[in-house]
Amino acid sequence: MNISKSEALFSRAQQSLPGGVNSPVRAFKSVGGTPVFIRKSKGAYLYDEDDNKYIDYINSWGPMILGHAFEPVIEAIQKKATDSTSFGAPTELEIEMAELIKSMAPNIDLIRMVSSGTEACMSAIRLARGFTGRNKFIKFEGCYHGHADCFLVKAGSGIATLNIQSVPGVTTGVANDTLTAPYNNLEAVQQLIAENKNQIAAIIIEPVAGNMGCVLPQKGFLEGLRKICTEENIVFIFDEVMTGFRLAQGGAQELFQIDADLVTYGKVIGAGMPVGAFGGKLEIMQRIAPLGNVYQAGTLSGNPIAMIAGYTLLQYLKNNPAIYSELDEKATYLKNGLLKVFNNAGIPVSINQTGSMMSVFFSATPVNNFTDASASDISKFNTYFHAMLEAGIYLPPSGYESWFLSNALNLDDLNATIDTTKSTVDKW
Ligand code: HOZ
Repeated sequence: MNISKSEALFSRAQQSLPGGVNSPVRAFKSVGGTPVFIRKSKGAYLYDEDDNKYIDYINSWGPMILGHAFEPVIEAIQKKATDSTSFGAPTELEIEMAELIKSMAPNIDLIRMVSSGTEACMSAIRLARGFTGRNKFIKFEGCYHGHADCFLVKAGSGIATLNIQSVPGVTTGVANDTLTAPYNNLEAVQQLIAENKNQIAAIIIEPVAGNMGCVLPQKGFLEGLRKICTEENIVFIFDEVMTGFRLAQGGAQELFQIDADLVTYGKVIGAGMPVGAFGGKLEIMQRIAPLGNVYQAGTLSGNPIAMIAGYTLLQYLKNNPAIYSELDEKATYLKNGLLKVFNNAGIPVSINQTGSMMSVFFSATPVNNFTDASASDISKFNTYFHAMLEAGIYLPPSGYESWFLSNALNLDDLNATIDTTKSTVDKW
């Protein structure tokens, strides 16, 4: 495959952008090689600057659940943009967006729109601290809740991909207030709570983790956390930046029938525009300014172009609920096809999948937490990644990231992915 234009662009990019990129995982540092520079995308496919076509399994890291350049969204953006791109004043569309979200996730009383998942999660933690008057919180090893200081402890995503042990610039004081437990380990959480009685403001979790690869909650884990939070007056925060509106209309809350106190969103909620949100129970959310004194603000919050994009996509998802079972069928088909190929070739893999999120771990044992994910054969994943890329299949450039399927994928795309995997492993 000729990627000479991408190579030239990557070399030029490094003169002006740190590492040639605006977000670390894109630099292909752990998989090696040159990132391909994308020129355009449509439906299930990306096209790079050298005109190579790729079947996309990242979908902008989640937002493009119905594929790229989804026409109703593009048309709505084009129409809205003629009225100006920002007002910094309230609009009716923001109310409509909030009402739509509340109709899809009915346990949300109030919701605040922000501009990214990072912003949503850092605001939710501040709010939980303000509400409880406590400083510490618990997160899980390998979970990633954006790049705010307090989350960069034992974090997944780029932190895991680049194997960064501690992040310079995060003060000890901040890091000490972040307690961590292994994913799927209730006993470890109970121990942290016993050791920090009445000091823990929140437990924040990706209800399906997507930043250490895709890792699923074991039966009883989320339910156990819910119970602990209720008993200990701890705010239970679902980080649904990846899972929100992707695994079900009501996200992981609906899928697992868990009632979180606060929920954070990103990705699908903005249809590819920079949007995040945090919302939840009235008694907590009414502490946010201007109702309360927990301060949070943003010039571009509720931006009209971002809102119309997200609103149009969410409305479409709400009106077409069969999309979720279609996505699950496609991902299950892909998982079973890949499992057959790897099993026949005698290559140990563990594939985690729920709905349209999945990951292939080169591991003989199940992957239930970050230690398991780290013990998988990451160098084999890197080899697999490059073989797939070369054949026009674009997987996340890290074994520590989830794949995101879009409903634009068709059977031919899935079969091409399975067949390419077969021809790849046949050569190993
Ligand atoms: N942190 C994102 C995945 N978990 C990657 C963002 C990007 O590079 O676009």
